[in-house]
Amino acid sequence: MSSNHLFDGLLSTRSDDQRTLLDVPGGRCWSYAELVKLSGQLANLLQLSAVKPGDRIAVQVHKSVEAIALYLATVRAGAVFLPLNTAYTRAEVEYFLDDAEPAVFVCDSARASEFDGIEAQLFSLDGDGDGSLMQAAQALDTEFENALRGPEDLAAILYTSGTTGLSKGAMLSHDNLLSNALTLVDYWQFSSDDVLLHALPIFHTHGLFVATNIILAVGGSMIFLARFDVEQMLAQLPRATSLMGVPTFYTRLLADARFNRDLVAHMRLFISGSAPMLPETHVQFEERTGQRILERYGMTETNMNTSNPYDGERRIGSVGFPLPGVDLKITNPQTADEVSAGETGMIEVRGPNVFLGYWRKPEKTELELRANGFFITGDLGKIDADGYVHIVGREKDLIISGGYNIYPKQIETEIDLLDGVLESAVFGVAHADLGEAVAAAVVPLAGAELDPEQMVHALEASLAKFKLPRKIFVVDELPRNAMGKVQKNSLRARYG
Ligand code: MCA
Ligand code: AMP
Repeated sequence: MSSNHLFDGLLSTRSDDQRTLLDVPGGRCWSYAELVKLSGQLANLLQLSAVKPGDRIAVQVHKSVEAIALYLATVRAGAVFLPLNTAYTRAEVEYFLDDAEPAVFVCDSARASEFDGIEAQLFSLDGDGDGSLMQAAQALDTEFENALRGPEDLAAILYTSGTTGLSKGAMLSHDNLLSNALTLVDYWQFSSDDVLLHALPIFHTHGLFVATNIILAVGGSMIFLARFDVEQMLAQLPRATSLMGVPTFYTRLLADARFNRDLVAHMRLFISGSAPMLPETHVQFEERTGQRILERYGMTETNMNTSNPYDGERRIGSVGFPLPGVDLKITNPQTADEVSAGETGMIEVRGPNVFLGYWRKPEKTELELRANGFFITGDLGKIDADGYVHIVGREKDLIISGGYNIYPKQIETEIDLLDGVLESAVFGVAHADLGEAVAAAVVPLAGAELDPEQMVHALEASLAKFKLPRKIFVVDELPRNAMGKVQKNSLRARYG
């Protein structure tokens, strides 16, 4: 009988495995056995810190081997992993801490003083593994008896703004994560020979669950880069078999002439997701390398939903087929009825991948997760005659910049608080590097003078840097329709 559903599914047979799990360029290689031991020490520390099954462990740290061990330790202790973007400001983090009430919060030691006096027990963990967390853990036993956790128990909470704009914690169960990882191992034909070049952040589904869980489940290894950097990528690609990235990874690689067919001839698989990939990027990539990127579609609330096939046509402009076990339908957003074949509507998905609901927000859960199990994604799409799913737009008011989701509402709220501002509208504009970038149209109060540069500076206190508008247009009024709703399409058309 399984005692800890996710840990057993990923790692139960690897406690003594001496093969490499993480290869850190400039650092060293870490075996499976070492990671399991490290996670045992950290799980013991969590238990000593009075962490009980179901408690949240909030983590805002740089990418490191120890951070992966902390994720595994949290799962082993039966607690709930809650990773946060390192770019979030103190004010942003405070919201998550208030909402999730974690028992433990782990942050970089350079920022620890910002969180003095918080309710949670505070530890620090730096990108090089230093900090109070590892100091406290290193003397502890490496053996740990995992907490009993079943498939439906909570393993992680990832905050997302969903379809509305208010940050909500998506509750992911042990089986949401495990079942999706196992499905993807098969679908993408991962094996223990795979070496995944890992350059994604580990505070999102893409880098933490899709990439890491797949490799753990299959017994492969990862070249573990702290962040995406073209030089490092070019240096490490010859040693890798597979890469997962956001479209920006691929456009940046293509912008370098050293990224060529010879460099990647041995590569088995390039995967892209988190944001739409432009057809021209697909075409350029294929011209340059002779290989076609496999595009897939997922969400924080659902893990991965669809994917282009491993064998068979990877159709450009499409996100492929629903994964095995995933039901996908296209509905009329007004009536919820399925649309006719080939028509565009709301993408809804159901399956073992779909989350349990939003943390402490049953009313939000009810709006987006139907009683019959279908989740309303907020993405608009259609299914073509061959069954390929195409995402054609978003109903949710979302900007995806370099794979990060940005909700205009939060930025508008902060802009509207600035001196001299009457109102604002934030929208996405096409950006060659990031796919989309944030722009804002701002109406001043009568007689007020607004300086865009000063406004951005003032916003830095409350908003993570990646959310700051790259361009602010001071306008006399916002375009509105007859209902008084701001017409972001017309702002995009005008200022895009
Ligand atoms: C950094 N900056 C950004 C972004 N990243 N601005 C807008 N959008 C961004 N994505 C800002 C920084 O604040 C900084 O500002 C400047 O740009 C350069 O920062 P730097 O750290 O050097 O940027 P970078 O290292 O070049 O990062 C760009 C990146 C990175 C490689 C595209 O953002 C990235 O790794 N993105 C992946 C995100 C991801 O994993 N998404 C998955 C979530 P300043 O110069 O003012 O200091 S979605 C998901 O998980 C779902 C389930 C799915 O389907 O996968
Ligand atoms: P998040 O809520 O951060 O997990 O972001 C999920 C959203 O990213 C989805 O709802 C889509 O809008 C978008 N997304 C993910 N993968 C793709 C893709 N391959 N093509 C287009 N959009 C995507």
